[in-house]
Amino acid sequence: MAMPEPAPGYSGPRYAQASDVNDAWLQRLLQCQQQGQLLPKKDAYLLVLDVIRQLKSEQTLGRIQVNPGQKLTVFGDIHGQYFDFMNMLSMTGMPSVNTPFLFNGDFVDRGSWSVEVITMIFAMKMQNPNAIFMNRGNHEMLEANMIYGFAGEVGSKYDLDLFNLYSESFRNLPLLHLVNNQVLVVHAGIPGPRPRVWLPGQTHDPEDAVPVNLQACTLAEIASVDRYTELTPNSYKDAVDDAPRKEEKWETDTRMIIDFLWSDPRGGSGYGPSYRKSRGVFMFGPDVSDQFVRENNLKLVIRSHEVKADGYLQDRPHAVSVFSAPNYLDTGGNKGAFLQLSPGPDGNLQVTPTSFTAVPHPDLPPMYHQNYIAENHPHLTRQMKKKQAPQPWKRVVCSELSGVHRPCSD
Ligand SMILES: [Mn+2]
Repeated sequence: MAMPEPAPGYSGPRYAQASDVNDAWLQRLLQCQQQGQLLPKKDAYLLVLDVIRQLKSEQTLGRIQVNPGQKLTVFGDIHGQYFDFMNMLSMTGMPSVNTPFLFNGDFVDRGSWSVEVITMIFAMKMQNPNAIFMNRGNHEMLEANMIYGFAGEVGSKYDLDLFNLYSESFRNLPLLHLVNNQVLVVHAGIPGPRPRVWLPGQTHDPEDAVPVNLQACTLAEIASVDRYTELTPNSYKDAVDDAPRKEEKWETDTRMIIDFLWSDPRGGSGYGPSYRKSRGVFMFGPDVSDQFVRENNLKLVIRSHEVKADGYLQDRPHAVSVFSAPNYLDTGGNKGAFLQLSPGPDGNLQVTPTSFTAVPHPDLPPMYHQNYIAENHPHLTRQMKKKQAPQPWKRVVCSELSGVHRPCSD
């Protein structure tokens, strides 16, 4: 494929292969992107292609070992907030084998510098694949990227062929990482009810529950999930059991992927319907996470996916949430946080949270590039419009596009 060379005045780093990336290279990329300069298109393609190859060699359930003296930093949702991301890097320092990073999904969408965030993460990944780990979030997904800004941003800053390559990289992302066989890190939550019943008329009342499973899903079952997929608008409701039946392997996998990308904890016991998305997305009670942690000999589940006032929240003994996008959507008023895991004297991982507030960014609103798709590739949004057309009074789409849709969670 013939690719243009960068403009004559380009003074930033070049990427042709992984060995090009070193600490100085990353610092130059950080500064260039801060000043509005992007990695050249040709280089961006080569970087994403290398990341795809790397991710294909990784597992659905990745494993990380943190030895005494080493420290793993876990980041929650970043959502294209590049300036806050840079601020976090100034607090954590850059990744290394002794100070690895785990990005727990939702790197992109919403914020208007998703390209800068993902380029930085991917470049760090290629510098040292054993110092950077990533889990897929519900925004590393084609459907979400078409609606919440990333597709439009890549189209506007590069082109949509590169967006297709990003989507391919997202389909290859691991879904979870297990740290020292003690702490499981996943974007949203743990597996849902079996059978996957959706009670007619079940309310959000915490007393109204599908009971906890007889046995928790095992880590071996989770590790066997074929993660290479793209969820569609029908995936969620199609994953519900309307009548008891034998499920195929791909169905079992789809159900778990939905839970890993979309579920949330809830106050009541058992399982209940989520406020998100559609029929087929569940919330899990403290008894569910207790059972999961106990039967899998874990100490803790770390998840992200929800805004928290201090950027993190441990609201039950065996689960903690971390969210790294402060003042989310420029209106959240929340702090961001990251967690750092290091083995204590007893060998157990100690979790240390750091909260921080938002830093200033250039005057661009969230999802600034969203309209690029509607304006330049209207056929790509036809299906969405058709879906909405019979209900012109229903303004949900407008609020989604303007970024005020469900600001309390992601
Ligand atoms: Mn999320």
